[in-house]
Amino acid sequence: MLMYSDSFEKETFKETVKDNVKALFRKQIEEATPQQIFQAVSYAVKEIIIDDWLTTQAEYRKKDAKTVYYMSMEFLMGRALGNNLINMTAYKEVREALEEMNIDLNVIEDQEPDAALGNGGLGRLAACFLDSLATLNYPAYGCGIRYRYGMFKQKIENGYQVETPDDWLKEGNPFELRREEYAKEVRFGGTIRFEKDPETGKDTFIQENYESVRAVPYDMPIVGYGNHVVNTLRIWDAEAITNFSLDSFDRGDYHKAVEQENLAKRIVDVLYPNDNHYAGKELRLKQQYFFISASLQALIAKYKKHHDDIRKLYEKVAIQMNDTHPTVAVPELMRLLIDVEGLDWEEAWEVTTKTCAYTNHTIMAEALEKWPMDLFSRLLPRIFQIVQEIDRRFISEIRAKYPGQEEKVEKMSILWGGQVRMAHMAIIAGYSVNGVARLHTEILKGQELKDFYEMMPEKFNNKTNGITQRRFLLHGNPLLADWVTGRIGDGWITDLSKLENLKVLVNDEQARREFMQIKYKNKVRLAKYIKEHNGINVDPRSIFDVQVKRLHEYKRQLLNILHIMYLYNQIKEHPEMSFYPRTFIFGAKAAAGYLRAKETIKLINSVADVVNNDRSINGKLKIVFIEDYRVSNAELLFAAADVSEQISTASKEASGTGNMKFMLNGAPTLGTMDGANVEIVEEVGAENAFIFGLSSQEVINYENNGGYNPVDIYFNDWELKRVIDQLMDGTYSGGDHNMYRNLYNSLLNTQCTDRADTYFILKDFRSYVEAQKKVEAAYRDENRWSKIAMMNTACSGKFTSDRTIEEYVKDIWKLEKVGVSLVQ
Ligand code: 26Q
Repeated sequence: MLMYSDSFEKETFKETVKDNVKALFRKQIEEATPQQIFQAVSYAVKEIIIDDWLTTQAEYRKKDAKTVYYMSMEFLMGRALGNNLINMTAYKEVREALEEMNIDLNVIEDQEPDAALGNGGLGRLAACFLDSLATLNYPAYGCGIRYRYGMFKQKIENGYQVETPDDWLKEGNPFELRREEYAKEVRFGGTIRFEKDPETGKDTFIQENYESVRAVPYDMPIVGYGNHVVNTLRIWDAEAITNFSLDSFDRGDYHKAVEQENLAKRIVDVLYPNDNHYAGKELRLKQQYFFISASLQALIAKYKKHHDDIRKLYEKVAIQMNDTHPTVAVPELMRLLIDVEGLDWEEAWEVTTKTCAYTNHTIMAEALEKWPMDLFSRLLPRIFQIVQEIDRRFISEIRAKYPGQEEKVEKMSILWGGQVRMAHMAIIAGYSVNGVARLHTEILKGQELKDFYEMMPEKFNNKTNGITQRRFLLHGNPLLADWVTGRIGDGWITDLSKLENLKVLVNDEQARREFMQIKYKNKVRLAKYIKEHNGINVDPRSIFDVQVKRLHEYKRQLLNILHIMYLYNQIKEHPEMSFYPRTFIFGAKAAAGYLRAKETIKLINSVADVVNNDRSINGKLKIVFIEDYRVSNAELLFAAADVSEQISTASKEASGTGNMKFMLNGAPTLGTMDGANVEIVEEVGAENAFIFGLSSQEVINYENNGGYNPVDIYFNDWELKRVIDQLMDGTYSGGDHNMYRNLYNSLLNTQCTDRADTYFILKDFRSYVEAQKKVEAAYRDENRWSKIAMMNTACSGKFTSDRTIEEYVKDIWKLEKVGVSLVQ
């Protein structure tokens, strides 16, 4: 048997890889392609994982441990091979084993497609949480959808984003296991007939003329770091209910049979590529109900195998809803408890409200899920009845608590104006409601969810996000990881607060030199990637200023590129002016239908074309757009960044998690007082960050009282005016005066949007320019900069997802740690 860590057997491993190449591809290892070797290595690794997976699950069963089910439409896992090896503590040994066969592990890792089953922050958070849960010995399942196509692949053609399908499963997924025996049926549509049971006198509800789909789970192992725990990510595939093919075939109705198969499959076809934007598409609601119904059926079946009182489900199960997307879990759990398990309403409600908890990730109106009632009731007739009853009972609670205040009903009910307000349902049924950074939670309590907070303050709590250092330092930045371990030991891998031991080294010149040497090497690594992918030469001695995240107006990539246009004007106008060379790096996907976001990508690429090819500026400025920004290339970018751009309009970014990944890798934040930036500054000290712009309160005041007119700023700041005019004068569009009209209008024209410059770009522009000047001045002072960079790493301990998960466990889930010992 293959074992790992202390008992990893190199020779056995090598043999297994060779055998796998033969068995899978009928080849000798010397003839195999890198992709084939990737497959062979991954199967060898999976074989090692399987034993711990079995043992872990047996241990959970034996301890009868409480389990959290993390329900999420998105799990942005990235690549599995490198991460699994890291967590098995076998990375270096496997690298050596492969070296002995003349195989480069890096090349093999690059063969694996990212599992991009998510858009951005929310999906990656779910992936970090799974890593931490396994590492901290907590029983947990991630439940989601096995999208046939994940987040689209981005190509840049002529400066424009072009989307192509992400066929991530085309070579097969070596780490997944199909679990046929746990398949479940999920029903849509039809009508509900009501009957009284003649024996019990109980109401029963019978769904008729429905369509059903078979949900088949695929399990992926989630390996904990060095503790032999293996948890499960369970993602559901959709199939037509079988027996169809034979029946229909017999009747000669082959086409109908295939059609039915295709209709079923469509549910899991593709991830909706909207980040922070609600699209009321029927298929999306189908996806939500599909994976929730299947997951809840599976969880109840598992519970009932060893427990006979379903009324005590909450003692063994916690369900966390990652935003409102899985909120249909509330009425579906009620349905299963009442219609299938035979509980009465009050009993079912008690179980549901002691089991479900809700995390809010946004306050932006356009992201709130509100389903049209007619669509909702047609697709989910029984679920809709239950929602109506939840709403009816809640409204009478409001009226009892606030007599005569009918406006409270309008503000808080679930059903209003022909819509189902999912957030309201999540708050009403959830026993916990949390925001994802302190500022965000305070805004929820004081503004967006004020009425709910006043009515049920005990539900509200904050859980500041975190990230896993195993992927974003140990795997992504091996040079720095080794250096940190050499200096303070390897305790930081599972206890990131240990990084504070680096603080004393900030005054050690030698330590600082080493730290900056590593940053330099990582910049060289990134420069090579840029040369290969973009054909652009960038100087690793220039300041690497990085903004990578989804493209969204509130994240203000437009502010960044307008500032670059301003700098370029400055350099052209004052060639003698001293200017420290900069490389501005962007990476961002725009939702396919988001016009202004796509225009911004085109603008960035066009400015890049002009600036990068202007020899008169002596390479002082370079602009790089990283194509297809995703988890795997993100690791390179964080490791190489000097400056972390976190410049959202204050109050709009719930938390941000990229900010934490940069900080961990020694890049200070250039940002607004928004989301978790506030807490980052608190940890690292204001002198080690570059903060600018309106505060969240100022933004909220302007929004509520008006009083902001960008046109005044435009006419009073001629340098800014010139930059904005350059959007229209053809400078960056080969003479086309319409190319950036939407962007121009969004900044100045009140006729096109309800208000101009909704995101306060003009208002914050000068303050951003000043902050950027401070960055340059600080960077020129090598001593000062190295201290700033090191302090960022040293103070990033709070932002591990291990800390976040411990808080969820203590305040919300109440889980116990379960140890797994080595089997021999
Ligand atoms: C909703 C309905 C229909 C289609 C799509 C959606 C949808 C999909 C994705 C709505 C929102 C999202 C994603 C939201 C998201 O990523 N939010 C981010 O969550 C992070 C983790 O908490 C925070 O750090 C970010 O601040 C927040 O923007």
